Amino acid sequence: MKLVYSPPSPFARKIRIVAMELGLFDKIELISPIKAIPVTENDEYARNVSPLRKIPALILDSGQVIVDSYVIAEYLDELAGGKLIPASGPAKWEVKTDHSILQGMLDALLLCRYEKMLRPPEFLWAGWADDQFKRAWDGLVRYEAHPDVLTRPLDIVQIGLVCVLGYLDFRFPDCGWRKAFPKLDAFHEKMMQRESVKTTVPPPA
Ligand SMILES: N[C@@H](CCC(=O)N[C@@H](CS)C(=O)NCC(=O)O)C(=O)O
Repeated sequence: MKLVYSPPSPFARKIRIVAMELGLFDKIELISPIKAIPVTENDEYARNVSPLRKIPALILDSGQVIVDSYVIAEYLDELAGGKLIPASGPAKWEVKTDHSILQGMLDALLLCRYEKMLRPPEFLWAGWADDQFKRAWDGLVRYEAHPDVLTRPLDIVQIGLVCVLGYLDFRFPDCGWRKAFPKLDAFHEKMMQRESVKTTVPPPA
């Protein structure tokens, strides 16, 4: 299978970590055929992979395409026998809900980034970007208040969370999350001891 990715993408980082933790990484070829960024034409990608023009995407050997890191993570987990997402019951829905929230936190941070990087200055709307950032920040408040999530055996929630924290370091280095959230800081330190997490840190901008 092929993973369409880019090194700075936090969503693609999540999939690389998942694949490494599940022992599937050597079955995946990494490719980065497009520059995934809004207001950039990628017609071939839109036609052949996803009309949303987002990465990551997983292209199976059969040619089937799986999009959205949330779905790709579930696909890989199923392939590996279900190690990162509980199979059923309340734990399954709790983990899936947290995974969704973490997706939304990354989406919100990416919107902030695009707002600052891409929008013409005359159209900037600081209140809108601040509101998006606050959604991600409030997500951190949620996980700081639930240390059980941070200490249980590795699952997709912890992987999603480490990708959010890594993206904050990468694109919002002055936001002060470590000082505001000491439990998340300790969690991040612990996660950084994993090869999968350490080797996928986004490269310096
Ligand atoms: N929900 C998607 C979000 C993926 C996403 O936003 N990826 C960014 C890169 S980090 C992207 O492709 N942006 C291009 C664009 O929005 O045009 C997922 O989880 O895979």
